Amino acid sequence: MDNYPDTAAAPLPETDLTEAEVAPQLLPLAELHLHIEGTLQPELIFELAERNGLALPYSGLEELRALYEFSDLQSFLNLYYANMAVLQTEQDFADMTRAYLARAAAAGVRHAEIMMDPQAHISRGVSLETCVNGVASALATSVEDFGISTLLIAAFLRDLSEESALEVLDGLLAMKAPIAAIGLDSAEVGNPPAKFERLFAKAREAGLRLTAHAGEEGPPSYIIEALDVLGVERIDHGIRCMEDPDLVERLVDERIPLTVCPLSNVRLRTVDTLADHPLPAMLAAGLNVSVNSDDPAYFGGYVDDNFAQLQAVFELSDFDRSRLAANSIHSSFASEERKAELLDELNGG
Ligand code: ES4
Ligand code: ZN
Repeated sequence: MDNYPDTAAAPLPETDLTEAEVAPQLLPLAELHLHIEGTLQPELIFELAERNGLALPYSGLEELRALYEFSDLQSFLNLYYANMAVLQTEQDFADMTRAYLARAAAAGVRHAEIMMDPQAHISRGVSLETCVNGVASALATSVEDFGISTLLIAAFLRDLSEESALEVLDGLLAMKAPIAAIGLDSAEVGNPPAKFERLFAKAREAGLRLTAHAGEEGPPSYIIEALDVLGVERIDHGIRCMEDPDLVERLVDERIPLTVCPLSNVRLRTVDTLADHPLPAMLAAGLNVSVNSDDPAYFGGYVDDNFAQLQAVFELSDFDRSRLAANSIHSSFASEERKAELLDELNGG
């Protein structure tokens, strides 16, 4: 019944609320699925190209931005790897990392587990030391500078050989790189987890935590393989688990974290629209899901934007939003002490 016929045309009521009170509340959370190279904003790409005396194949920001239209994971990866050409010096890697941390702090991120792709830099002639030390130098002061605790994850490109990955892992261990974990990313289909069994065994022996992308474009069997053959503790994406009810039951029983990236899935056409995203069904199934930004410079938003768009489409309850934030903290590789601190903060402590 139309009891309030004038509502749509009525001016907004005057309020005494401050902007912070009107804006959706930012929950303190952990970002667990973030590729630092995917935070390279178009403006910074041009700035770094100029600083390093490199000519870009685009006339300007508009021409570059017009390329951010993807048909699948590979179409994105092509641009993602091409744009890395501007990352040449430790300073470049540090500047990119600081820009992410500043933006993440504004999004409510209080702990970030940051992936980087060393092989994508080594193959361009940038040394392991340059890329790792550049990112790590910004992470070393992230608590003082941005109020964000951080740790570094070395991700390996699954479309390259396991020998290449083993060589890079050896290099990271030899230089005592400050990495807490390894991950597995890049082109999924045709590169199943089992290809990297020795790599993950070696990383586990070295005391590293383990995560892998699985079930983004690849089938549910890749998720099972990542758990059973690689022994990962966490699955990045994992949304295709929803096609296998037995797998869902196992993931629920074992509380396996799934680091879901809704805007990424829309932009890479893994789902048709955000309204078709399985996140609400995943929450309803009792899966341990968190919301993450993946490659925010490419996919239309940071973690706060992911939450805002989910909120707009699904009207998540306060309970759901708190659960997503709590899941992110519980699922992190942070110390028990740091997790307790963040959970206190989330619970208004
Ligand atoms: C990635 Cl969205 C996604 N999937 C797989 N590998 C990646 N590397 C950077 N972003
Ligand atoms: Zn990813």
